[in-house]
Amino acid sequence: MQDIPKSHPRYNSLMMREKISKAMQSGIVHETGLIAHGRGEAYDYLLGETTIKLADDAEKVAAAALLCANNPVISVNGNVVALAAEECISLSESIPAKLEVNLFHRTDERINKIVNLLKNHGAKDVYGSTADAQIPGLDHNRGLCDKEGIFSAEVILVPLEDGDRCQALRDMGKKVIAIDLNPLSRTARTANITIVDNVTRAVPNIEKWVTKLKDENKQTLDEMVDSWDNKKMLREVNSFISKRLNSLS
Ligand code: PTJ
Repeated sequence: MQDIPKSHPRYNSLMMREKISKAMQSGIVHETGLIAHGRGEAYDYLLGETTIKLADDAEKVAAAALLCANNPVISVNGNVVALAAEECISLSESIPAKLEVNLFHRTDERINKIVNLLKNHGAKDVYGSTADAQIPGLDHNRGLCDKEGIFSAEVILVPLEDGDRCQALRDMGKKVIAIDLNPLSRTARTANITIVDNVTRAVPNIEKWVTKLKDENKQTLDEMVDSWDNKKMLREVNSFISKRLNSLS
C-alpha cells in the first residue's frame, strides 16, 4: 500500500483507490470494478463524501428489514470485499445473516479467492461456491447462487449490484436492499430499499442501527419497513444533490 499521509485532504478517497487497485492485481476485483468504482467516486463527490440524513434513514430501515427476516443474506462481490470485508463480516454476525459471494464476472477462481479472503478475515461460513441453484431469468453465470443462501433468502442486502439481478431477485418475491452511490441507476430504482451511500460508510452504519433496534418488537420493525417510500427518498436525494451543486456554483 502506498504511503499516503493521513493529513492529505483526500486521504480516504486515495486509500479506497489503493485498496481497489491492489485487489484487482490479486484477482479479487474484476478490471471493470475500477470503472464502477470511478462512477461511485463521482457520485460520492456530489454527495459531499458523507452519509446524508436520507441515507442514514435508509440504513435504519435496512437494519429493521434484516432483523425481521428469517434467512437474511448479505451478497458480496469483488469491490465490496476489497473495500469492506471486515465490516460485512461484522454486520453478518450482528444480525445474524449469511454471507454469499455472488459475482457479475463469475469464475471459480474469483469465487474461491473471495471466499478465502473472507475466511481469512474471520468469516465462519461463506456461501456462493456450491452454486446449486439458479436465479430465474438471468443468463447462466450471473444467476448462479446457493440454495441455502440467496435462493431461499427473503431479504438480501446487495451492495454494488447490477440492475438485472436486482430485478430478477424482486421477481422471485424477495426484498432487496441495495447500496449504490448512484441514485439514478437501475439498481437504485429497482430495489425496495436503496442506500445512497458509500459501502464503506453504509455497512458499519447499518450495523449501528442493528445494535440499536435489536430489542425493538417485530411489529414496530415491520411497520418501519412497510411504510418506507423508496421512490420519494430517491427524489429527495436527487433534489439534495442539485441544491448542493447550486450552492457550490
Ligand atoms: O465483482 P463482480 O464480478 O461482481 O463485478 C462487480 C462490478 C462492480 C464490476 C459490477 O457489479 C458492475 O459492473 O457494476 P455497475 O453496473 O458498474 O454498478 C456499480 C454501481 O455501484 C454504480 O452505480 C456505482 O455508482 C456504485 N458504486 C461504486 N462504488 C461504490 C458504489 N456504491 C457504493 N459504494 C461504493 N464504494
